[in-house]
Amino acid sequence: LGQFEWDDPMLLERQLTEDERMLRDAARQFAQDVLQPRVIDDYRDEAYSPELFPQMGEAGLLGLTIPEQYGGLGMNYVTYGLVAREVERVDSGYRSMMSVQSSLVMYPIHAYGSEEQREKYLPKLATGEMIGCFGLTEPDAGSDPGGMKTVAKKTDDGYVLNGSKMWISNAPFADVFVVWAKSEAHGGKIRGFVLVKGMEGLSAPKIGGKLSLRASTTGEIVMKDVAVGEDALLPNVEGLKGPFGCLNRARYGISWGVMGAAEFCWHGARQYGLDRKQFGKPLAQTQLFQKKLADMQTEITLGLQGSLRLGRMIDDGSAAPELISMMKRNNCGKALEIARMARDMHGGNGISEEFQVIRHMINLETVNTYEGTHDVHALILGRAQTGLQAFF
Ligand code: TGC
Ligand code: FAD
Repeated sequence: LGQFEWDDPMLLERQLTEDERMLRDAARQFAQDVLQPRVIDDYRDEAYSPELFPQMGEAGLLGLTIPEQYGGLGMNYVTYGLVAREVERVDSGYRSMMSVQSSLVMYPIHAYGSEEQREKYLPKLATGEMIGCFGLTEPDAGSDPGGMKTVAKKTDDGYVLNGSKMWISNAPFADVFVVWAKSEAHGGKIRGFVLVKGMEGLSAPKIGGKLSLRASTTGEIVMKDVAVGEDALLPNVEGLKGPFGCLNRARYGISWGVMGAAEFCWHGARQYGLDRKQFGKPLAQTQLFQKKLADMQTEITLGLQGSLRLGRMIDDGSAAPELISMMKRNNCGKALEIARMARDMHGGNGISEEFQVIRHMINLETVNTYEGTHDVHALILGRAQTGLQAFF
């Protein structure tokens, strides 16, 4: 029998290729050298940080599954997941900035866009010279995006868009807006449009007062008679499967990312328990503390292994969206529980910004909600096994 590695019990490391490990290591170095030193201030100050995009671009973190001819790295989805884990080990907000750009903006332009749209936007999004956002959610349409009110009316040479989007990551500093609207010219079907900053009638006010995901900037998108040409329409997709195709990739990345946040909390709690003595012995020498560490270790090990398997299935084309729901739901829920436990195990220090576990805990409340809430993913899985939809 082999040797037990407490921090990698299933030997995940050995299941990766050399290229996967290399990019993962580069992402870890970027996350620890560039993001970690600023995160406590960024979170406290609700920082506005567009300058991070060119830095992420330079480190190769943006659009890394996009082919090289458009500025990407042509890497697989396992690598994308490993990178998300490293960035979210520092903060879910930074991972959000990155995954919106890669999965929700570059992916749809590449998968559904015209050749002109690909060439116009993808290389600049890959370097971070342009920042993108994705507008699906509306004030009255969150879990039920099919209920959206944003409309696109046909004009002689294009469309006019009206409506508003809510809770949009990156929107206040975005140059490129991938927006979903019901198009009258297409029988009311949902279509994607690429809008750009500066268009008349387009604005993106910041949402203030967020107590979670404070290192990521979130806004609205307001569209008042925004006139665009035919070239703004994403020509190659129609219906909700357009935005959901993007969400599949982002949700998968989140399943890895939250495990990075959970690992940070687990390792922090373990070290704290080894260092701090109460009742004459280290906290880590108590049964309750060890039980909690064992639970964290088990859930993280299983979650990471599940995400790796899912990544391999995405890469070989065999993953179904329902499996992505399973891993997004499971890993977010488990990461949130782990972060709450780690907060508790740090005692009073657990509420201090210095120890960072409470920041992860509060961030994970958002991650458990966005990209489909924990309960909505349960309903997707319930429908898949009973054939009965319980949404309405
Ligand atoms: P339903 O009838 O189930 O499906 C409508 C059409 O869509 C297709 N479809 C999918 N296609 C690909 N992948 C998927 N995962 C798909 N899910 C559905 C489906 O085949 C059908 O196609 P067609 O051709 O037959 O029309 O639709 P429904 O309206 O009943 O949907 C219900 C539900 C709950 C599944 C869905 O609406 C849902 O997932 N709601 C959650 C909404 C959500 O996830 N919003 C995310 C907004 S973006 C975001 O949060 C970004 S945060 C980013 C960050 O900062 O990281
Ligand atoms: P609701 O849909 O109103 O849900 C409220 C509660 O009701 C939840 O607990 C939910 O599980 C439950 N519920 C809903 N329907 C049912 C049902 N049928 N049965 C049982 N329970 C149900 N969206 C974007 O488009 N782009 C972005 O970039 C983006 N970034 C975000 C960033 C942040 C910080 C946040 C907080 C959100 C972001 N979102 C974004 C929006 C996010 O996807 C939505 O908040 C999420 O989909 C939930 O929608 P909602 O907030 O309207 O909640």
